[in-house]
Amino acid sequence: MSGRSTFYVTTPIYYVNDVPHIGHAYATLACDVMARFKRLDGYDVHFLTGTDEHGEKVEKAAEAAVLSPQAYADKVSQSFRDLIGAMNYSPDNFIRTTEKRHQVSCQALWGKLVAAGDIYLGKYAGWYSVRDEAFYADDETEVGADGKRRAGPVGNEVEWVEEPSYFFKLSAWGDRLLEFYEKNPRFIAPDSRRNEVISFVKGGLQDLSVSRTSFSWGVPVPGDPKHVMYVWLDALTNYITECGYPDTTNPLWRFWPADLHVVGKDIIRFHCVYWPAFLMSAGVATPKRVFASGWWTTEGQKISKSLGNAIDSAAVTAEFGIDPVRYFLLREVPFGNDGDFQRRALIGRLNADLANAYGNLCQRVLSIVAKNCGERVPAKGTLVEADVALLDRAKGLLAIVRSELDEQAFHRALISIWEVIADANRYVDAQAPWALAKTDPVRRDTVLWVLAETIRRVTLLVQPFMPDSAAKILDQLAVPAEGRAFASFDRELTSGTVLPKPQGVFPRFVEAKVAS
Ligand code: ME8
Repeated sequence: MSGRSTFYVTTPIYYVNDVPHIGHAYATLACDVMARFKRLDGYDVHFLTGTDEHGEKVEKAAEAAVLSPQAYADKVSQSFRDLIGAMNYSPDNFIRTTEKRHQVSCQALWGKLVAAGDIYLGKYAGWYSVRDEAFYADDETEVGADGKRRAGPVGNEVEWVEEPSYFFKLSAWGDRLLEFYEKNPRFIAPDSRRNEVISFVKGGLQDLSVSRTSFSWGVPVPGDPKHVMYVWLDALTNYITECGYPDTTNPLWRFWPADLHVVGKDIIRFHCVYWPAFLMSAGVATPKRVFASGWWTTEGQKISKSLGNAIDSAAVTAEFGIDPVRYFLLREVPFGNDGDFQRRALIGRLNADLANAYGNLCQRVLSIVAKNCGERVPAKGTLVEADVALLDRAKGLLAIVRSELDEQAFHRALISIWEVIADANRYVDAQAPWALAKTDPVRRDTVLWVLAETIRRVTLLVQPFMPDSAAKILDQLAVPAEGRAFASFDRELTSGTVLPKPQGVFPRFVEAKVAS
């Protein structure tokens, strides 16, 4: 074992009832950036994503597709796995809840809940939404103008369910949960979600139905196989299955408790109320943090299968490139807020921030270096105040980005990096290295060295966000592979190092004219 600090980050596991869209791509992207950043920062990282394959919703979707649930799950799960390449994610594993090891883990957890006296057999009579795979109290539902009952005014339809069911004594966990939130102020983020969860728990908790008998596509309840476990108990357990649960001697157990579960805002109750209660009951450590991301609409509309407006990440990255899409998603909207995916806004950012600001800086500097400095890292002469000011800003970025990412403030991390890019562009204009070529070549070289060194630092920090583009720029600066982790952040460029030929990395996007 490495002795390094561990960092375990997880995405929601995606239901296989639907093919992936940009909304799904988003949570995994946030986790990918966290995982890449922490790896570069020296952590022993484990990054998990996967698919949630049991439950009534999936069973019904399989029926509609005239496939067995397993064949259906195999097919759709693959489309989520394909996102890994389409978005350049770097997960350490992809879990499926239909794996045998997961069944073992769920049944072991169930046994602990039983042993703790927190499970009893009863009968569920109440509302259930198959789309949400969630139970609702009477006062959480309302009947719309169309006569259909929904979970809230814009929620999904609910149906009346009456069946024998095992219950988890959630009602007994309210005070312990409130104490847990109090002692762990970082557990739920952003703050608005924390308040939402606390007021839900303060409102009083009811016991939770944790098994179903009206269908069979799930993990059998130990000792009573007419029941399958409630899909959320099954799904949440994936996070510990991965670490080997119940075998805590598994080497991956070192990653538990998770440092960060990224989830959508719609599933915060499951992760921040049910999950810690299950774990505390079973005597398993609770995760350190749950961050709820907002939802994307597209051109102002809800993303929905029926509207046919789901943005397919493969199509969008094929047109704009993977890195620009990754940048846009994390820069456009503060993580935690809702966002609207607009083509115009994407093109705007791509041209302004990537092509004009960052791309142009690299291109200008590297092409002057190639022409004037014998295709080598220029000589660093005596530094003047303006040089030190720019270099200091670039040096300060690592601490800033680190602390922004510890809060999942991706957009603020990017804003800070781009401020230094803007400073560097102003410095190029002010120092005008092209004009120094004749008057003061020594000063010119120093200016170019300062710029190349600033680009190196900025680009090391761009790596988690835009891995391929950053790699190309670092190649052009001849930064060796072992010089790309943050341990080498202060290892300055060595004058005289031979540089490869510069190439543009962020082309401008020009919208093709539609023939009228
Ligand atoms: O909820 N914008 O799965 P799921 C942003 N299996 N995020 C979106 C989105 C959008 N338009 N649409 C969906 C489940 N999401 C469970 C999770 S975890 C133990 C089990 C997000 O496939 C949504 O908020 O319905 C959720 O976090 C994730 O996609 C998976 O949704």
